Amino acid sequence: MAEKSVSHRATPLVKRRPRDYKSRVKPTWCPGCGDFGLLASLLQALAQLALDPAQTVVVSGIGCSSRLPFFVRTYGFQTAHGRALPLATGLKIANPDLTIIVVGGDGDGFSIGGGHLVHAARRNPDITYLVMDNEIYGLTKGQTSPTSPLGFKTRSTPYGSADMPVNPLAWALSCGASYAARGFSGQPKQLTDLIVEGIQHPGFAFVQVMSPCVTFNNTLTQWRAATAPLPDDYDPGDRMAALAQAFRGDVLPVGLFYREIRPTLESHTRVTNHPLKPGAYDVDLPALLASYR
Ligand SMILES: Cc1ncc(C[n+]2csc(CCOP(=O)(O)OP(=O)(O)O)c2C)c(N)n1
Ligand code: SF4
Repeated sequence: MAEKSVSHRATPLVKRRPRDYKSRVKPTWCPGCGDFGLLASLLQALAQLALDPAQTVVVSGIGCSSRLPFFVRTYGFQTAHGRALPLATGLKIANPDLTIIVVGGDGDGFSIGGGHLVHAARRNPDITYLVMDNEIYGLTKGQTSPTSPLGFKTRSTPYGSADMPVNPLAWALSCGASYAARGFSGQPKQLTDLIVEGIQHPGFAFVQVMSPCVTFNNTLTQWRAATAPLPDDYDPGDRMAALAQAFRGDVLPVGLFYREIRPTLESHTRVTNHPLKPGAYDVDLPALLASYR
């Protein structure tokens, strides 16, 4: 059974409000951007869990959505485009007591960063990954992304996209994600619950957040109509059932698709809580290079 990190435990004696986690930096997003909804839910989740800001890190790559760490009063790290997951994994191994939340867009996470999703999901570090999926590249002014639908016309695909869109939930599930959920920025209460459960989950928690880009791909009305809860008798312990729900074409199910408990990356990785001994990491360089020949 995987151990829950100390920092993920709620501290009931400390009462915190969402605004306690808000930084002084005002979001630079367009009015109405779905990312405001995710930010509000995240602030609410941090307050509900009364997380210590000094032990919490929000990590991102590059994109409109990846601006989010600036707006939260925790530690933050904006790294290179698509590289948030490996950076966050390294942070977690170096200091397992930190609560680490990774945020970003579909371009950041499924294009340039796609390879990292595969390995984060199968390695199961205890981090939470919130992807604000707007099915487009917002920051660079509206190009087709890996989740854009077939036939989607943008400046980069003026005759319509010929590429099959990826299915982020099915992808994460098939790579071994131990927590997989879908929320909608227009349903903040449920989204907050999914984020709280994701942070509390001891392992890699993947949450696809449908978050409309009102400027380049306004899907707000469409997603309001399409989102639907998972069936009442749904069992989130069944990965195959989760995959079937992820591939549904009639509605866009939202909720907790899958959860399992298994050892985390850091639970079976050597953790150096002690000062490094001189020579502990000495490497026989010639032998190492020879081994690659
Ligand atoms: C190595 C590299 N390649 C390309 C870019 C240009 N770039 C910046 S953000 C972005 C995609 C943004 O889309 P997404 O991640 O979906 O975020 P959104 O802006 O929609 O929130 C791209 C291609 C970059 N900054 N660095
Ligand atoms: S361009 Fe789109 S994703 Fe970027 S801030 Fe504006 S609405 Fe949001």
